[in-house]
Amino acid sequence: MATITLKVAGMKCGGCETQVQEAVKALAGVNSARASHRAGSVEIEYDPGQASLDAIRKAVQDKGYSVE
Ligand SMILES: [Cu+2]
Repeated sequence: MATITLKVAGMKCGGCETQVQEAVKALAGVNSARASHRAGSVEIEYDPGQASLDAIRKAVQDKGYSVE
């Protein structure tokens, strides 16, 4: 397992956090995701052999948020 923190712009409330978390957790190989709109980030624990960083970024972007 690896842990990364991605900077995510556009989250404004707990609902946004949930959307980002659910989108990321839906990917195979993602163990957990914890988003914070205050910090503007999401901390993700994942298996790099199963989930790619590109796929994680895309899942967040598909929800309408931008990833640094
Ligand atoms: Cu929101």
